[in-house]
Amino acid sequence: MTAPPDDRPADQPDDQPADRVPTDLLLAVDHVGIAVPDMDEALAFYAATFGLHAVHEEVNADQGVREAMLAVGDGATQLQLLAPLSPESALARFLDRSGPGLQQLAYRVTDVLQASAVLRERGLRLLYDEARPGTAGSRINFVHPKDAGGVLVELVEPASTA
Ligand code: KFV
Repeated sequence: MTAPPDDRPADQPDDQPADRVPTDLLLAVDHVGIAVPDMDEALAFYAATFGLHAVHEEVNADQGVREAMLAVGDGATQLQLLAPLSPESALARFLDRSGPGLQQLAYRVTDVLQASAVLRERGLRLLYDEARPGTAGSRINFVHPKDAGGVLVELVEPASTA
């Protein structure tokens, strides 16, 4: 085996590029976001049709949404219903253009700033320079859907449980 270049960790195999993305960059699918025009109607539909119920609700004025998290199974992955607070919100624009439906895929990360930096380094546009407040005290950022195969990708660093 040839010696790795100086900037490569000693334990990294030499058939992998030194700048490869860490395999634990994304920890899990945290939630899937669904745009709905009317939250109360959507909550009633999901309860009556799929037996899914809200385990958390809040208003996020920064994002211009009312949201509800619905636990699926053990709740490790959740469904996030998102309704716009005003016609100017990003979510209202999505509903106007695409109608109700899948709006985003959110991955859980350990450190949203670090994950954003890794993706930015690879040429992806992150929507925010700094993390913004997300659901239940989490810190979030988004990858522009045009840089992620047409999917609005959210990065979620959960609130510290310490
Ligand atoms: N998925 C896929 N494509 C999308 C998209 C989406 N959600 N939103 C926009 N696009 C496409 C759109 O169809 C268009 O394609 C292109 O992106 C640029 O659109 O082929 P086209 O027609 O050119 P824009 O820039 O005109 O769209 P605009 O709506 O003004 O902005 C898009 C974007 C992604 C910058 C905006 O939606 C945004 O800032 N999103 C991030 C914030 C957000 O979505 N907040 C609501 C969720 S809050 C949340 O999840 C929370 C609080 N939480 O903790 O989880």
